[in-house]
Amino acid sequence: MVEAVEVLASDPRSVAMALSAVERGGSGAEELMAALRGRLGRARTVGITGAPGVGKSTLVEAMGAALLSGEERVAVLAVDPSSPFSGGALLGDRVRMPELLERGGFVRSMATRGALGGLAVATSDALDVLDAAGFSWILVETVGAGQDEVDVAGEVQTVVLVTVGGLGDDVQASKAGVMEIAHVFVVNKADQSAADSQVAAIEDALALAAPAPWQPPVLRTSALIGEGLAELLAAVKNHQRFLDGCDGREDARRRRARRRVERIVTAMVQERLKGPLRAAFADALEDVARGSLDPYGAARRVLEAVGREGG
Ligand SMILES: Nc1nc2c(ncn2[C@@H]2O[C@H](COP(=O)(O)OP(=O)(O)OP(=O)(O)O)[C@@H](O)[C@H]2O)c(=O)[nH]1
Ligand SMILES: [Mg+2]
Repeated sequence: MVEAVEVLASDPRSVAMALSAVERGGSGAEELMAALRGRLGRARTVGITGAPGVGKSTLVEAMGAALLSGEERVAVLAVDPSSPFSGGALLGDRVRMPELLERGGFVRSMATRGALGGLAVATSDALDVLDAAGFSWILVETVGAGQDEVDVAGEVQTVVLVTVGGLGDDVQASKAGVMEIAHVFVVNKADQSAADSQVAAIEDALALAAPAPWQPPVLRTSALIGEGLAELLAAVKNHQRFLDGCDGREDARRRRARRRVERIVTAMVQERLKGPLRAAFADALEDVARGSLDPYGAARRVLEAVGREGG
């Protein structure tokens, strides 16, 4: 086990293999997580999320390259809830980041292949793999919208929400869930769109939120020409410093542990109901449908069966 972790730290191919194991899920992922336990917690993790095409990849590559010019090791993980493919042509095209690769960054795209608990669990496991492999910064690009995106974004320490001006209110609304968890707001493509009104709209929305110790900055960038990138990087580092103080990092660690275990418990129960306990579950449902058992009683009976069946 110890050797496995040391190999992970020194060999990019073993990192790639470990990420594939995590993506597949199952016993391979479980064994890996058990081996990494106690060797984690050094990496700084940043999520870059937003609607398709707003410039996430361009920003991630530029941020990654800037971080690499220091003494840091940088990994980029592109997570795509909408795609059943992984590491293949589709995602490969989306995350080609030549400059980052040239400078020694690690880039990998990932989708879930039916891993237990779905993409959020797989992403969390992948973050642990990259953390154990010694990357000091892990940038996670999430594409798509909806609950998956919010779940995945919630796995990182610092969430950057990227928007562009002029897309209208529907975009804002669809991002409501992410807006609540974002720590830094970016209005990209400021060179070609109405950034000012978008900045104002976000600031208005933020003004309605309850006062919190961290005040999310709203920045404008033109990722293509590198404008505003220094400010974005400074804002991310600032949020990381904020976490370092005031027990923020410890809190985030606890919250992540809770969400992660809750997800796995839920997924494990569901797996058993579809597998070994299928018949017992069907019986309980039938009893409720016939009126011979109430739904709470049925749920208790099912949970007891899960307990007896164990892991
Ligand atoms: N004008 C302008 N174009 C930009 C800017 N940032 C990115 N783009 C362009 O916008 C397009 C999409 O950029 P990406 O970085 O691929 O966007 P993305 O959000 O990663 O896209 P998906 O991963 O497909 O959701 C590309 O053609 C970029 O060159 C910017 O600041 N200004
Ligand atoms: Mg992209």
